[in-house]
Amino acid sequence: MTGFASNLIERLASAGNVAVLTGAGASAESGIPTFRDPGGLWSRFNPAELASFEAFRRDPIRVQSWYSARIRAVLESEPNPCHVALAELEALVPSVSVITQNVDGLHKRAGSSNVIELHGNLLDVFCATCGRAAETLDVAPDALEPARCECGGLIRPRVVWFGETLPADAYESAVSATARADVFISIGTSGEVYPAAGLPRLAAEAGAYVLEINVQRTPISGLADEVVLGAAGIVVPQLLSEVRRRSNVGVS
Ligand code: BV8
Ligand code: ZN
Repeated sequence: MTGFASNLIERLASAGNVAVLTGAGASAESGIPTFRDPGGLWSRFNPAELASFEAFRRDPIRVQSWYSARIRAVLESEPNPCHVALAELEALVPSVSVITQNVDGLHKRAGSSNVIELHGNLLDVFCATCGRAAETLDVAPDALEPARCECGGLIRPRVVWFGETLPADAYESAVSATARADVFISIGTSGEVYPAAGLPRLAAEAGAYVLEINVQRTPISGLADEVVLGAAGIVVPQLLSEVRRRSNVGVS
């Protein structure tokens, strides 16, 4: 059983606003590889070679086939107990905002009702030239031709590549949810990609109690009030049941 500081449980049970920032570690137990862990997506590929518009223009088949493989993995995956516990937290806290860097859509599938997708969604594909929505993206690495729209434009996923700005409305919502949070929970992110990685500091400076849940310490650990080392799919459900128990105490 994970040991949480008692005032954490007290704070969560009495919180009005909770903001949660998730990264690839929150989806790891759904079988979706993380980016920077050993064996992760980027141990085999260089992000600049894949997650940028320049790379897409230079070698569309390579980028489209990388995303095609990730789309297949997402379609075969299920929300894990971390996603489910965050959705269930909404029954115990008046306002829960899930700010995610993940592009797999698993928080929404788990039932979270206020999900802010900072980096977009892999399953939403469209024409980079005319903007028309496409059905899907399914290109093999040895394809002779990239996937194109009727207008001739290349099909891309609606994700934020390096050098591209985040959707303004999503980032503004994330900043306001962070600024009003009583408790801010960072789950499964390496804290390396900005501007998302700046949110934990913003939360701390706005007076939130900052909890980090990760299997290892990160650049966020130094500014967290509490760091719990453990797998998201185990720790987050435990946190939820402690808050549920605390909320039921005194209820006759
Ligand atoms: C931008 C695409 C304006 C989608 C991704 C300062 C301010 C603004 C920008 C910058 C800045 N400094 C530098 C920049 C540029 C750049 C950047 O941040 N570079 C970094 C590398 C230094 N940022 C940008 O370009 C952003 N755009 O700001 O626009 C602008 C424009 C031009 C110039 C300046 C500013 C765009 C950023 C988005 C990039 N797109 N992906 C896709 O293909 O998925 S980033 C990619 O990394 C993913 O989106 C991913 O979500 C994100 C973060 O990674 P993590 O989720 O943290 O995953 P990671 O593998 O790293 O870590 C996993 C963690 O989980 C680990 O800590 C591990 O220990 C833990 N873990 C593993 N298993 C478990 C676990 N924890 C718990 N349980 C487990 N079971
Ligand atoms: Zn088009």
